[in-house]
Amino acid sequence: MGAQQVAERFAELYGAEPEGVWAAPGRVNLIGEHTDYNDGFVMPFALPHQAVAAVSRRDDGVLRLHSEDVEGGVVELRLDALAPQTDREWTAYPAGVVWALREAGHEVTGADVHLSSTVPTGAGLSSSAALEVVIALALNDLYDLGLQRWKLARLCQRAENVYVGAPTGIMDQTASACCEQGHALFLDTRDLSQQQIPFDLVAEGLRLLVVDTQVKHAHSGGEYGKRRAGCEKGAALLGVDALRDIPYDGLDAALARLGDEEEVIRLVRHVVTEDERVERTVALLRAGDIRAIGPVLTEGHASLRDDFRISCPELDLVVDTALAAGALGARMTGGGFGGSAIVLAEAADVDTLTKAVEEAFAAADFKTPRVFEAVPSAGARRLV
Ligand code: GAF
Repeated sequence: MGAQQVAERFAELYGAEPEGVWAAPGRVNLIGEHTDYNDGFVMPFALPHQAVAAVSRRDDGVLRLHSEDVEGGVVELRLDALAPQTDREWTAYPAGVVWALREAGHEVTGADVHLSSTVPTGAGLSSSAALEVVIALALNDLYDLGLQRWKLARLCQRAENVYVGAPTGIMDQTASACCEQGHALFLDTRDLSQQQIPFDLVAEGLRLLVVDTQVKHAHSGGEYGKRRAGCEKGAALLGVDALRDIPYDGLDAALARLGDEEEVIRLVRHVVTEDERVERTVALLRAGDIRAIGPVLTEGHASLRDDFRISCPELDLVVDTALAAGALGARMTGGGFGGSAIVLAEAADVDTLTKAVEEAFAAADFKTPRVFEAVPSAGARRLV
């Protein structure tokens, strides 16, 4: 839905024009999975799919929320009654942002909000971060809070961790808030320093496909938290603040010190090698060799499947089928346990690859996957 339509719908719902309309995208993570809560490196880029919000201020302590994508009418909440983990619906994401802003001492006195999103939900493409960031940006502008993008991302992460109750890292919110069109974002999650790395697939005759397996996932479930706790245990056993502090060339020695902690060993090996894969990917992109990142992506998938153990049969089938049909590289993307995979391919091979994956899914009796091309797009912005 475009800005105009969202604004018109707002006017129908609330009886007045909105003060503005904002957008925030979903993301694909190119490489750097489950490194963000280990102070490591990530490399997402923004999708053209985005959450659009028409918003106006209120001064009476009331937050009214409506979504085009969810059945039901306007939800009305009192700001002074917002409390962590009391809401299990979609409204927890926008309300959580208002809660986090107020908790941090920012004077937000209410809002009317109408939302519409094209980011697929439960597909590992950060639909929730898009909802959070679009609200944060709108309120930052409307209430003249003067917060920088990285700070908005931090507040959105706090909304997700504390208000929603999902123990996620900082990648998705930063991607939605800070990505730039035609670039991937090389982010150091320790200090949030960022570099925009040009990533023009089309100019190189390449495409990056997203294959949404239609297997839904959620991060508030236990498995994500278990992996995070296992990584923190590894850091504690090794006497470092975070696994980021284990150098790649010191990995074998570190693993040897973990003795018979088999599970922790696997988690540590994934995180340390994944940080190295991000650095290798950045170096290859800087050298203008996009094709050469293919095998790095595929290595990343093997590590997530065998060491981190968060893949699933559908994601493995995408990767195996795409590689057998000539893809340059493929991996699951996002939190795992379902969601989406990415496939790097020559433009000329896209149709063959798509057909191969669809046929393999049909033969395995899996749900029909949704395949689309990912174009590195703009981060969050004001539309009107
Ligand atoms: C999810 C989380 F929200 C991110 O913070 C990140 O940990 C990712 O899974 C895995 O890389 O998207």
